[in-house]
Amino acid sequence: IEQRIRNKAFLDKIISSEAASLLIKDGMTVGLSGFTRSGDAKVVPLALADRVQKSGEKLKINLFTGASIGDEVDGVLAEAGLIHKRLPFQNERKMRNKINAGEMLFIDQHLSHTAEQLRNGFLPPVDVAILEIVAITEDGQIIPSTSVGNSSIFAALASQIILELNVAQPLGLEGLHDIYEPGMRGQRQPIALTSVDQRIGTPYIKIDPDKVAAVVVTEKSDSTSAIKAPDEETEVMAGHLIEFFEHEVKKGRLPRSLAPLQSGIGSVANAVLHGFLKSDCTDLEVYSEVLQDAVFDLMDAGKVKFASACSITLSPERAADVIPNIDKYRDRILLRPQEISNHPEIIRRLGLICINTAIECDIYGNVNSTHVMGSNMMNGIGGSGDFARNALLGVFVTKSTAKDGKISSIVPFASHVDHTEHDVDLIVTEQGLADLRGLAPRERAKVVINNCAHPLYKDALLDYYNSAVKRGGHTPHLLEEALAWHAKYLQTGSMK
Ligand code: 0RQ
Repeated sequence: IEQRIRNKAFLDKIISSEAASLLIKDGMTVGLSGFTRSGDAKVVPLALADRVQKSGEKLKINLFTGASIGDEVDGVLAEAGLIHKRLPFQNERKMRNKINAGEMLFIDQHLSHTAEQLRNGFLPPVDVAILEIVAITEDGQIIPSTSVGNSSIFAALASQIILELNVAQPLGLEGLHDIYEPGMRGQRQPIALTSVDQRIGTPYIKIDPDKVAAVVVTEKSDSTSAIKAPDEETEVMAGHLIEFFEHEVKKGRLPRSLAPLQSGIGSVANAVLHGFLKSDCTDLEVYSEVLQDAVFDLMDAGKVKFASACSITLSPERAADVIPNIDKYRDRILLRPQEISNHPEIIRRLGLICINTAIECDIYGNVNSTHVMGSNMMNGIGGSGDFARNALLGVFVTKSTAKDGKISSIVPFASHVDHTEHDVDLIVTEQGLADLRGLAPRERAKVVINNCAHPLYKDALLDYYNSAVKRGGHTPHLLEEALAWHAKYLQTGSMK
């Protein structure tokens, strides 16, 4: 413990998770560390749920995080009915069901926005921040673990801080972080980050030691991610994208090292990134929010030379290998606050290739990444909007059908729009790739249908488009039929 708590004053603050949970009262807003299941505060929220369930006490909190946290914590808190409002992202079945049943509120927010909204008082103030750390320095600063997420802004603004010192997270994580606070509008300078591997901040989060109300020692590991391995279809999608990049290199529009890559979460995004293993691309750089398995595979294969993100989220097998041996990657990784990993200024300056996932795309290029059948929340927009709008190339990937072909992921009209046609440069399915750059809506529709739609649905989409064109318009539609495919699925269980 002395190795990890280097400022002796903090030793007196060590208490149990149960005792720390008593600091959380009804109506409070709680900010938890954690981004895509990694580096999340784990034991105090679970102790809170346990306490409330046993005592029958009436308690509801607002829960703010970086992004998703471990299934266990979000699932337990949701099931116990402890959450009034959650933001900015979640990825848990029980919580999703509560949100869709209207039993808890959820704000689906661009992940770079939360810090700015808190700083400006647009959201309720954070009463308690619960932050996972690996160490406290001699001068009382904290070292985060496998993610930074929103921890630095929570620490700066919260009235009280509870630290979860996780001894299962290796001390080797120290030195991987780069914490930069842009400050308040009016006093801000340009963010001086001009290359992926550049440090602009401190390796620790600065805190006011007087705000630390408790230190809880834990050894609970991160939940690992449940990424499905690449399958035949995702490999084909990766192939389309690699072929496109090779063409761009040949045309002289991109160098062989391409441009820094961002990739969203999920099995499809991970599999597509995996596809670079088979490409001729070298000296790749990653400027993303999450580092999934594929990035470490690409580093091991010598394809990726540097990766910057705000969290590391791995499968159980990869986590067991990478996290204890994190020293091996020390010179090739940086973890930043999500406000910086997802900052529009930097995304545009570095000129990123951003690969994110769609639930459905419409024929004109609008993308729905969040809502099934227009109404039911899946996970959230996450960082996909931060990246897509400001990207050099905004790429969206999805299989052309879902639910055994009963749903077409290419539809006449997106049932919810997260990414407008203006933010979408490429759509990729296992059927092919639609390059929408420089195309007007009437050109786009034909390319999306012909290149990306599944043969089961292609003719029906062309019929829709041709009938709409007869009616006219810049972006032709038959409004009375635009959502008929979704309505049919809801009525019959199939869009066919
Ligand atoms: O359902 O879980 O019941 O089998 O969606 O789909 O094909 O396994 O793909 O794991 O990559 O997830 C968009 C949801 C894709 C995810 C989404 C159903 C499908 C399946 C999962 P089952 P797959 P993935 C980074 C940036 C958020 C935005 C983002 C996501 C389940 O990647 O949430 O990128 N992205 N954020 O059956 C109905 C359709 C469907 C559909 C797929 N058209 N209609 N259901 N599914 N298409 C993240 C952060 O910022 C933290």
